[in-house]
Amino acid sequence: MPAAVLIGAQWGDEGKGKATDLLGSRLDYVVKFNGGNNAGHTVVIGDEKYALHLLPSGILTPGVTPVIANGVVVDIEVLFEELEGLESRGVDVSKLRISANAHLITQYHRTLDKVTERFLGKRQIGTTGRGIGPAYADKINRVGIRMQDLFDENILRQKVEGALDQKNHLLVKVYNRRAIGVDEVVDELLGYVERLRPMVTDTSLLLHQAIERGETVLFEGGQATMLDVDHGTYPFVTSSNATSGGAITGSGIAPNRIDRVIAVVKAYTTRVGAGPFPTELFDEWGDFLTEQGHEFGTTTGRRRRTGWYDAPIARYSARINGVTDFVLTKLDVLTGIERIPVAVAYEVDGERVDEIPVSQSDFHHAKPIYEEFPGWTEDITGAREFDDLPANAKSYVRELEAMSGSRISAIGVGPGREEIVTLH
Ligand code: 2SA
Ligand code: GDP
Ligand code: MG
Repeated sequence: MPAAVLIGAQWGDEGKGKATDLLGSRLDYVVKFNGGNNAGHTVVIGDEKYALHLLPSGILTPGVTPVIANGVVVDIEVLFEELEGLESRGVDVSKLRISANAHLITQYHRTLDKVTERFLGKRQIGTTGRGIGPAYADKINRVGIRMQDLFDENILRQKVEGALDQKNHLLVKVYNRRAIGVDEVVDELLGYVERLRPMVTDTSLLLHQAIERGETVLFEGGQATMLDVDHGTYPFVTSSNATSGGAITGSGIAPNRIDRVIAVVKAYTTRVGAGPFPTELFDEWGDFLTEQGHEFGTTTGRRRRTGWYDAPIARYSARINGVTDFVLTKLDVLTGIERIPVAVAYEVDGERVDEIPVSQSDFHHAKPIYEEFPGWTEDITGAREFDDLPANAKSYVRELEAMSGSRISAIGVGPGREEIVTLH
């Protein structure tokens, strides 16, 4: 497996951190290619629990070189907080490499994210408030600050001036906030330069050379397919490409170098923030899934919305991402449910629809058509082989596999690193 992409198939929090980490012992590089510190990966190793936001989860595996590639937006303050937190727990972070082309999140992006959301009122996206959208907007508007700009003070100052011109107008005139000074931003950024210097490099070249040498590289997606800015439930999405295509543009590695696309999919569905969610539950089963699955945001602590498994979403993900393998997580959370509903299609304006409707308004009022599968009551957290699972759990997995468009190669049966069933 020289190069693989790992992405989320639903609305995030499928357990990508754990799946990445599982592949970790066979990996040389783990690359984050999109998003920033809006991500939240929880990795449990023995009694230790790590919550990662900006850093790729491969940082926890000794021997792996973690890479923050060009498609990521980096809040440097958060970067050093996270690095110091890991170092104080004995994790070696010295191998981290960051793309010279990655864009920065600065204080004005964080401020704009929060005031824009407040301004939107009922039309809020429910962002994480980390400045992600405004930083990507600057990138596309060509007024972003890149890692490489930090190493030339004159250029940095010019760019910050250019960016603040527009922002201060908006902040003062529209949002009634104070103007942000060029010096305060530049001085803060310059304070990090010497520590960053050894980390910042041409990561596209670094990864290309690694692949040429036959080393293994895993591209780890933040957020997920349905939050992708092009293919997700726009405008209720994040501002980057969280699908497998994002791994290409977000790292500078060509598509024909990728051998596998692994999608992590939960045995039910969750979503944080606003936007359509056809299988969402508002009854005691919704509470059951939230509580059994500990469905609270890793970054913001927000309660996640919960619902049943949605097969059209899995099929859509298989298609958009070119999924070769699914990792089905959190099967253990369904233990104890007598009959488990799964959405197999939708009803839109009285018609049966098997695919995700291209019209956002149709998707907003799509009603799931459910099929029910018999559940199990046995504790499955100790299962390590497929045959260790109760017959009904096995058939639930096989049914999902048949309707989801690709094979299921592993099944999560608990939060721990080792709580996984690998299918051969
Ligand atoms: P943003 O901040 O601009 O990226 O928000 C836009 C939408 O994207 C959603 N989003 C997420 N959804 C699930 N998990 C995410 N990461 C954290 C986690 C979230 C947390 O792992 O739990 O802790 O709240 C994540 N990041 C962004 C977001 O909810 C908006 O709907
Ligand atoms: P990510 O954003 O996809 O990396 O996922 P998060 O870390 O935000 O959320 C997934 C949560 O589920 C984490 O708390 C994991 O420890 C936990 N988890 C992962 N796999 C399993 C599993 O198979 N069973 C259970 N019960 N929990 C899991
Ligand atoms: Mg998460």
